[in-house]
Amino acid sequence: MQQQDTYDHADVEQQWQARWEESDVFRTPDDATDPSYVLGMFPYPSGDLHMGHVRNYTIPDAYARYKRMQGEDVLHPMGWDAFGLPAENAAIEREIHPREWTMDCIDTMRGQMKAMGFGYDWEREVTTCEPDYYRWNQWLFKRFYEEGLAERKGGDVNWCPSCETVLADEQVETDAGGAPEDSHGDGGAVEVCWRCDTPVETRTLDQWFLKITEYADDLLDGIDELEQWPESVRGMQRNWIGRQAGATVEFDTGYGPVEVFTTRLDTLYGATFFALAPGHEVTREIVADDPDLAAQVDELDPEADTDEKNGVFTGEYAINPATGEEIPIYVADFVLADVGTGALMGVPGHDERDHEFATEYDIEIRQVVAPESEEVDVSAAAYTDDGVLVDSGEYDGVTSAEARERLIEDLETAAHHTQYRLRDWLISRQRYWGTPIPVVHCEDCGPVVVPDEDLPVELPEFVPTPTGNPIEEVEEFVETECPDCGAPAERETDTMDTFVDSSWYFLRFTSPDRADAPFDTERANDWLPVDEYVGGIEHAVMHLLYSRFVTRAVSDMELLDVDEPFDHYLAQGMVQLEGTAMSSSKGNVVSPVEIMEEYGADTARLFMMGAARPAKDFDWTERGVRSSNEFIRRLLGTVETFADGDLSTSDTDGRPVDAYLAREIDASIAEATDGYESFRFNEALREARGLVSLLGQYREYTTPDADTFERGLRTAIRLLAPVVPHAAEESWEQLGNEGFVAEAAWPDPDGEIENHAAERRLVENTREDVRDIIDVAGIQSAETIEIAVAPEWKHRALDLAIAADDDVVGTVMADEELREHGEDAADYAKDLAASHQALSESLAPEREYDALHRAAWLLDREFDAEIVLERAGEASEDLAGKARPGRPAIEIHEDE
Ligand code: ANZ
Ligand code: ZN
Repeated sequence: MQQQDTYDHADVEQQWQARWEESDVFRTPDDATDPSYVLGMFPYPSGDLHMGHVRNYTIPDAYARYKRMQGEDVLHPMGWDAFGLPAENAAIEREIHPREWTMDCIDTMRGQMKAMGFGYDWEREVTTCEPDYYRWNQWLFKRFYEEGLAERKGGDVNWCPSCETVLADEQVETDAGGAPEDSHGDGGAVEVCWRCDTPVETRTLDQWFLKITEYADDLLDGIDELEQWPESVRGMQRNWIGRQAGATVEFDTGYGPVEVFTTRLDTLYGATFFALAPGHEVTREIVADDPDLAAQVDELDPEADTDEKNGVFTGEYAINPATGEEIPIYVADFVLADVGTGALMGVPGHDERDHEFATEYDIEIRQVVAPESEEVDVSAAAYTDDGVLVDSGEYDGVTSAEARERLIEDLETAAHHTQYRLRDWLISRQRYWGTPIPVVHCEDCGPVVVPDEDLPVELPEFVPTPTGNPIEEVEEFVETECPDCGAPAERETDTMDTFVDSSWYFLRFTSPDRADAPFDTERANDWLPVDEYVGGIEHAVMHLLYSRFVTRAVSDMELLDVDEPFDHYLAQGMVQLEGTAMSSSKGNVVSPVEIMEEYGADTARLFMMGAARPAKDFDWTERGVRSSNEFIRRLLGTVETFADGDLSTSDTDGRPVDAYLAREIDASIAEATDGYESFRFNEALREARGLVSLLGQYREYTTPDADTFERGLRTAIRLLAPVVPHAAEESWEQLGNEGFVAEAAWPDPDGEIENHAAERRLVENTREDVRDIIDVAGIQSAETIEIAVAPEWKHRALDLAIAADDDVVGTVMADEELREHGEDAADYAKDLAASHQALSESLAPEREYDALHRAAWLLDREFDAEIVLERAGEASEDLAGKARPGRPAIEIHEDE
């Protein structure tokens, strides 16, 4: 079609982007009456948008546009998670400032986002590497410090030798996949840096922590309320927090009593050895006078990436408080210093790790718990389930659960204890491109926080160093005075983990210009929680947990009334190429920029949103892209023809075909609205595209009624507008509408839309049946298609059958009116009984008739035959007798 050639996507898209900007279409008012906060996780400015970004941001953009058309006030902002190591490394490589590199990337990505047609309120843009943002990181750090939620402490920390910085536990992965499954850290997997996959080392350093563990219970219990989060993410967070109920109990040793943590106090009688972490205080005492032993302990490597469990016998013994027996004390690498108390009682009969260790070191394996019925042999493998106690003195015959409680009561040194896998959040980083931690170290006063009036502590100049933290090289920065006593002092040179920046940016968006506070409490209370949050599953633990923690903490500081930041979280699926996720390392990327140039943003958006539900992975295909593009061209072509008056229409409203169209328009609105509402965009789009193709069939079949055709077009355009915004604006304007479709009202159905699904099913089934008959009977050319709907009494029988409990035939035949139909009724009742479970309600007979009457043109169009539609009374007895509710009887008369 020649009209298609007039669609120049670049021209159309740029024009509308400019017009949106000129008219501030996406500006969000501060005072919202009907607030809706839609947010895609802000990106790290890495250079070019990749397909993952495009999907990540198209989803919320479409949803935000839909909500805006629904009349809600929508906050849909964008910003930049702009600090971080890649910028620093890129800057060193190019001998420029990380800021320069970052700002260049931001400019590029902002431009590409605009070209994608994302409707952001750019007035609210935040950039975390700007002092007017990061000063609030420093301010918040101080509030955390004042509340006792920020702390400097020493200890073993994860060190990435390649990134030359420490890492939080959440940023150490057991493989390339995700956060570690098991913080006990054995299992043979290598622990690697989340950013660069380099194996991490352990260093003992003084570092700053935010005390997320104080919120462990709140964060865990809060997960129950997050009903609109994916179950998998809720599970990952629960697992990461890892609350375990158990007990502590003391064992006497030559070095005084030593406490252990156990989840299985019921196995106490089976504790045949005692084990200490290499770093345990008592280990240090034991090895103090024994250099040989000290050397052996030094050999133990808790980070060893092997499955083996290694230990050293200390020559010392502990007293099992239940049996009074002496049991050997080992120092073992599988005992972790920061889990429980750093010491454990070894129960080889009932714990797998202990079993392995005991087998290796020839330690007694004793069964003290037995399953109710079968026999087990604990010398072969540990029996790890609960059961009934045996060989446990006075507790013999007691269940595990009860024994745990009674032992806590009976033993003086035993107590309930809950432990967590979650550790405090280590936020110090030994790198340049981050927020300076606002602290000064004074020899007399210790660490002193910088007074509020001296914030921000701005980053000093950038002195690239081949290794180490560049900030340490800047004397003017490091050398300062103690804010408390005025003595010469040194400024902290560590910067903050960039996850601090992203843990509250969604609050800043509500009042990005506040110069005296990180965010305006009232505004944040109005807008939060974020209604729809969309972003990658890789943040399921890190970013989402930190954000939940910070939100709860600032809420407890009375800066906010909201506990949970994100109401609904959607993790978008991956964009794949031939079944593999696109990634530059695999070299299978399709560049969004090239797609935009060749086909336009609307095509990319339509293909992506139509391909699958947002949480599902889908394959990028050239064919899919082309068909989306062709659809847009066809739509624009139709609109143009209609607008130019080149499409002949009439004023014949009132024909069944017009009524059919009217009803389908309403049905499409209902279905598509449902789709948008529940994030099934692909289904919404299928409706909208179906409507456009129906309009095409309509105009092919007959001279369309002008009003109906126009309403159909106007509806389809609006249903498509959230996803193909530029083509929708173009069409909207061509149809003579004033104003932007982005600001137009979402369409409402004209008539009642109840039962439209049943009507569609009826029509579809009928068409299917006609096809089958023609096929089976080998009919060459049908002259008339006679269709009879079922009589009233069959509908009545069906209703009774659906309501019947058991005796369908009895229930149906108990009805006086139905008995009048004698054998027919009895036969039909038997049929109904046979398919009792599968029966579903049907439309009333008159509605069936009306629906088929309106849809008759589709049959005519398809089979080119005269359609004779009859009520039960009008048809021959024979034909009417075959009709059933939802399944009219059909007879086809062939052309002689
Ligand atoms: C005795 C016992 C008997 C345990 C038994 C378990 C089963 P899980 O196993 O993941 O539930 N534990 C305690 N402190 C530890 C540390 N510092 N490093 C490594 N392991 C430690 O975690 C709870 C169990 O981990 C605890 O319960 C303890 O072994 C071990 F049939 O105590 B149990
Ligand atoms: Zn690293």
